[in-house]
Amino acid sequence: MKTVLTIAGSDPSGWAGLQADLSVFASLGARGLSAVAALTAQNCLEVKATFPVPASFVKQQVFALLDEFKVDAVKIGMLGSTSNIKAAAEIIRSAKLHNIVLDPVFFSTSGYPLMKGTGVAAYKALLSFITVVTPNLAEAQALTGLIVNDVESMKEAARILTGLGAASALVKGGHLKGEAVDVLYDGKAYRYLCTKRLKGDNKIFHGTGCILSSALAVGLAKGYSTGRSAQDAKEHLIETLKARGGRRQTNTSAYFTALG
Ligand code: PXL
Repeated sequence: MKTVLTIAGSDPSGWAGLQADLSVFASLGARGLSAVAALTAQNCLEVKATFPVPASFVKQQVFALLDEFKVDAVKIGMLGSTSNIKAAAEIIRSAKLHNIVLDPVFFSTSGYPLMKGTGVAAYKALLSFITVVTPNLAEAQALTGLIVNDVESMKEAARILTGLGAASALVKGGHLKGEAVDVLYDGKAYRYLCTKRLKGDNKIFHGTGCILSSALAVGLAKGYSTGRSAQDAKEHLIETLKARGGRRQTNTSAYFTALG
């Protein structure tokens, strides 16, 4: 069985954060480990407060796990502070970890800030350790300084993110107007990952970024390519959202497509 570590924030509601990550790992047949980088007080509708864990204690949690386990992939989610972003880079470098998925979390779906400070410079420095970075439009915009609101600007953002050192970038288009397209770039070629949109109460989409990045990490842990892992992760996300009550459309499977 492969082992996947999440370094992320706690979401007591269970649908986002490390609780969601661990349930993804379990349902995809991986052993899940977790290190808590931040606490939050929230429900599915609203974040009330956040409390970053001190960087030294984040490191202590991870190094205790690494004393016992061989880790096949890592998912990094909400870190909550610039010092925790720096700690993540130190951990990866010193433990020589690989297959790292970074979901750069700045805000909750409801718009509540989940980072103390901007974190942008520290995230940029972390990118050279990252296998796949998975920003949504707002996060891609924060990291690149571009206005990211269509497929062309998503492509440009993905190019900048790989230029900063990430092996691949998956820029997620869930917040695009019209069809949702995710852009995957590996420094050489662009691929466009599509699905039909699911409809449903806003609440069911809480934690979608966490689910996608965790499932992607499991794919990498199993030795699959980034493209295959991204496609499988999106399929898994769709199944999870349907189970939460997302309304089915005729064909909701994930597929790579060519764009004009
Ligand atoms: O989906 C971003 C996210 C990540 N991590 C935690 C969260 C959220 C959104 O609310 O609570 C802990």
